[in-house]
Amino acid sequence: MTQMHPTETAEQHAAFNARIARGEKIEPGDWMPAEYRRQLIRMISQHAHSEVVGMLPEGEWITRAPTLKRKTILIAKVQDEAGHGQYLYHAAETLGATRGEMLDALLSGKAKYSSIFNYPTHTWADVGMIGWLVDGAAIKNQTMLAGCSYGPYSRAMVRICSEETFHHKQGKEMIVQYAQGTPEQRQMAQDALNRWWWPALMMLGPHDADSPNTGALAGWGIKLKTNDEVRQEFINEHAPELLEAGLTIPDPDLHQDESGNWIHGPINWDEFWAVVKGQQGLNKERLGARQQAHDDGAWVREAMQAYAARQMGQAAD
Ligand code: BYC
Repeated sequence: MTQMHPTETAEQHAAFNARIARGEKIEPGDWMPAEYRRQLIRMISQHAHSEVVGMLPEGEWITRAPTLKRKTILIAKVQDEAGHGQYLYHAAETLGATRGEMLDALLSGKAKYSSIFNYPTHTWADVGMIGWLVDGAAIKNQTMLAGCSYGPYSRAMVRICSEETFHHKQGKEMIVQYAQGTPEQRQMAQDALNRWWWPALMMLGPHDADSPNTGALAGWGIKLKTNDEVRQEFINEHAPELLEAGLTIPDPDLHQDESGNWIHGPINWDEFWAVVKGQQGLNKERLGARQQAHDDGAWVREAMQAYAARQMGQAAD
């Protein structure tokens, strides 16, 4: 049973649900329940914030990349994340959210962004591990969202996933190379895996029993899989590949069951919530960096507004 706004009727909901059941895409001008709109704005804007904040942990390494090849790949990757933020802010704008409101919500700490970006990057191997695991987890989630019922979000996901696939491949290629390299390189890759394995599992959201939004989102065809289903897909793909690379997954309970699924040990959800709430990790630093970028960009916004006003004046003349 989905939430109904006082101005909405059961007939409107029934017609909307029938469109979802037929697999139709909902487009910006179409009638939609207020709660569908609210949920999408919440999720898409948080996703946009994650892409933009997600530039910070890797961006720190652009000046320290070990070779020109790795540096150009990393610059392209970080630039892609900025583009993903743009597509997603635009998708949220089609639902009536303004850029100003969304940025205020991020900078004031009201809006969430992915927990994963509150973890620090200690060595260059963290950049590779983010590509392999974080982008790998993101692709699993976003391939599912590419099939979601809201047209602009679904189309943004198709483009984003193709770029994320490149991010994933470069991360894997880098870590596999280090895992076969010198003892120091192998250790660096292993330490990075020890740091990023559990946060990557947490990034896909709380267990289904503790996920208050999944019911409504699944009912409206926004989430086509639950958090635990996506997490299982991620582990099933990545666990064998990490083991094949010669790395040790930091979970003594990890095992494959009779159906072939890789089963993980208990996840530390206290850590997850502490990181989400900014009580642990780099939330203060990440928001500080975004605030600084916002302040530094004030002159660009002012110049664009002045230019737009002049164009409008010329058009009126
Ligand atoms: N971190 O009911 P639930 C990338 C919150 S970036 C923080 O399961 P839902 C990349 C959740 O918001 C890719 N908070 O929520 C970029 C909710 O709180 P609210 C990022 C989290 O929405 C740069 C509460 O927990 N991807 O790839 O059904 C460099 C209960 O959860 C997290 C997206 O954003 C978390 N990890 O499912 C490299 C994908 N997880 O809002 C790479 C879009 C949960 O009710 N988002 N929460 O106060 C989604 O698919 C879904 O929102 C989630 C959560 C699966 C994340």
